[in-house]
Amino acid sequence: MKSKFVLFLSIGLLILLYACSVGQEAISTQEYVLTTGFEEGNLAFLGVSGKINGVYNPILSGEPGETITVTLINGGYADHVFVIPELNIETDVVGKKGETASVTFTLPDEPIALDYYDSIQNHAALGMRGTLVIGDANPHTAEDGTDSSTSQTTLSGPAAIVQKGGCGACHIIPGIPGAVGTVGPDLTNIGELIVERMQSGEYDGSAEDMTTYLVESIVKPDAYLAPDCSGAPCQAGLMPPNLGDILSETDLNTIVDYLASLPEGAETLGTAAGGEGELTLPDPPVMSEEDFAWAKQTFFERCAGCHGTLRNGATGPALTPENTLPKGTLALSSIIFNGTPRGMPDWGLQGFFTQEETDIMAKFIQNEPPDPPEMSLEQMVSSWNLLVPPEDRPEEPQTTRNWENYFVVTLRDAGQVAVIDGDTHEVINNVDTGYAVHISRMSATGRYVYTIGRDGKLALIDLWMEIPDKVAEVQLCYDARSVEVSKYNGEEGDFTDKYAIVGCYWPPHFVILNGQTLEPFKIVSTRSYTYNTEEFHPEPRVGAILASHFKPEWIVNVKETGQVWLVNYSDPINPQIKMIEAELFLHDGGWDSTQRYFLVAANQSNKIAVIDALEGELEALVDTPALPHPGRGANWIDPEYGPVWSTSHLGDSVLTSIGTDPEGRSEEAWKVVRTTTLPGAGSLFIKTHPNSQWIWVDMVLNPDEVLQRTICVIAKEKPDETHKCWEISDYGRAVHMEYNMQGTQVWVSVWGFADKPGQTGEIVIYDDETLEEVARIPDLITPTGKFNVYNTVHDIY
Ligand code: DHE
Repeated sequence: MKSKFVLFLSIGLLILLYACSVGQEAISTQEYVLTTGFEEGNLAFLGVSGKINGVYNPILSGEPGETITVTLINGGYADHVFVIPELNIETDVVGKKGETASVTFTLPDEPIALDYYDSIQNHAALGMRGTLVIGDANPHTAEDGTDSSTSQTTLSGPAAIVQKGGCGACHIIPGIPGAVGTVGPDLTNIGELIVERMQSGEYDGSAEDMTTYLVESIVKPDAYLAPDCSGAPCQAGLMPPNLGDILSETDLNTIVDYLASLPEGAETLGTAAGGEGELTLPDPPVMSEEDFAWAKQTFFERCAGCHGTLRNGATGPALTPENTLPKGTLALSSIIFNGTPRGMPDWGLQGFFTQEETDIMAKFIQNEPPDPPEMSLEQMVSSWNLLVPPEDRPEEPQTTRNWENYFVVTLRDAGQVAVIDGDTHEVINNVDTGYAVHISRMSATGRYVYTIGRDGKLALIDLWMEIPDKVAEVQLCYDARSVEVSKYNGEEGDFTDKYAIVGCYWPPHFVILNGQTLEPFKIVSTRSYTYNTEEFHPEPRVGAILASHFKPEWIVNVKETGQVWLVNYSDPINPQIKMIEAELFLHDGGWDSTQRYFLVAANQSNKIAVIDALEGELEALVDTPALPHPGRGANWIDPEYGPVWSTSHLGDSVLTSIGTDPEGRSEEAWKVVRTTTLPGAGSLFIKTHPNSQWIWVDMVLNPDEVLQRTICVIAKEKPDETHKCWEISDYGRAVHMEYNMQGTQVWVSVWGFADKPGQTGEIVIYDDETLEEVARIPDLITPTGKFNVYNTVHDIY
């Protein structure tokens, strides 16, 4: 790699040569020379002459009618070009380091501000764009009305150069402001680790010492994959492969020296650079209105579930500009495209986002989040559609099919659920519902299905119709995940299927509705104060909701405040609410086998909260491995520890079993009594049945393609290890298991690609005793959750 000094000498000569040559052919009164570089982890043009010297994406200016020249010098190895489409201006492409191209042109006669950028691949989206200002036009407003202001930070010192590489987005690096990323290895003791790895023979790259090891890890990141990326093995393809092209030799050497000096070197830097607190945030990247609108909608659909609509973080980290700007667009893009071993989906590798869309999303999360709208009862009522009033519905089942063995299957990207006969495996009807249905729950009688879309649309399906179909629908919010019905029938009255409740992510509220017609009548906001610090939270989202069997109550989990609300529905217009302090980010969970204790994952706190529905209090908080994600969990009898409830984990490759028998086995109750190692993390669901000898588990969000479509079973008799793991398809992901009513067959979804005929998805049905495949239900559009009527009504899992 050439030295930076040589590059700048060449640039100086080129400026001189260029200045001599242009005089012969054009009446150019101004010359701008730009090279290509890297600023705060983003690609950028760098001014190298006159008043723009050292300025990233400089504002170029000229008078109306003036003739100017722009020269582009390639500072790296990728192809670059300089264009201003409105003026039909384009230099030749420069493809080699030091190669140059120039263009001379006359400016328009009117004052105007125009964008210039690099039109090759996604370079403009990655940051290579600036503004040409003619006359007294507003420099921050390009012709399309977007803000074209750019960061003009001048960087200096090792901290700035390490930041320039965008390294802090993925690594913990002492002394570097904002470098707290947990995607890649913690680099605090990297020097010591390198020596250990080289001495132990574990290292299989081609470096010979610490310095060449560090250089290799930056310029050829996949040459050797470190064993530990925040608790999980590091994955190939996660680190951008082009840092060697973008960093100068001096920059590279500075980063290597700095990393080799850690952790002691961090203190020196802390003094020299003024310590951790001195990070100046760059301006947010410029986005067109169109890109911003696309990113806003896509974030809502794909990302808000984990990071929050306001981007304050929950299951995933907060994505506010203070956190994201220091990381740089390139590093964020890499994370979004490749995912992380801790459960962030690989949106690019999965084919959901192109590289260009990934970059737009990375820029979006570096800008301030837009304000989302509220929703009133009036708006909800205006969306309410009672298709078949209760009095016009059948009085008894109109079908001879065994409707209690129906499966209601989410067809995620079709905006439908399929009602499938569990005996014959026939699809009886595909019912239009909300977008990307999240869950379906059955009424206490099993007759009705309540299906909630991610878009807050609730559909009521009557299974007694000959062809089950929708009888009512209503929209209750813009973003929802949970629904439940009233199930209590006892001394305080018969509330069977009388009311329904929908829990929303945005706006943060729950809504109570008539259970037979879906007419909404009561909204309760969950905006409140966090249980631990009593700070106001603007977006406490509603996680899982369950109906108590002991009282006319719903157990409503409020994620961001860490509270479990016991909502008494005997007087739903004036509901009594008991707020139980639990733990942060309550997500999903289910009953223990007695249906008295509700176990819910406080996933970001790595805990399971146990709620006693009889006494109405917090029974216990159980520490678990990272990011428990049980679905509803699995109840079974452990040969050593008796009744247990198990969860799998997004963030760790284990299945955790918790003792659930406080009366019979008080020593083991509400403690992790067993962990079973799985081949990988990224699990979302587990399932069992009282008649089964197995516990089934998926690894749907594991970054490894093979593990994504692998399921494992663990034998209850020998629960220390997996009994068998196998791939269930050669495409898509294996997700969510459900038993048939008899407990003899297990259905697993292959979550495919809506736009790939033949690979859209299917359900694979296994014989639970032999684990042999018995059937496939093909050509379903992205099936995910499946809910068997009988098992859902009776909470069998
Ligand atoms: Fe889910 C349950 C939230 C991603 C499929 N999911 C739940 C519940 C919540 C929730 C709060 C519990 C509802 C209840 O019991 O009342 N899910 C979220 C998210 O916030 C998250 C992490 C991100 C998002 O943007 O939604 C998320 N979930 C997913 C998926 O990616 C899945 C696999 C497919 C999809 O629909 O997008 C998915 N979630 C499911 C399923 C259940 C579920 C199938 C019900 C499991 C059960 O057996 O009860």
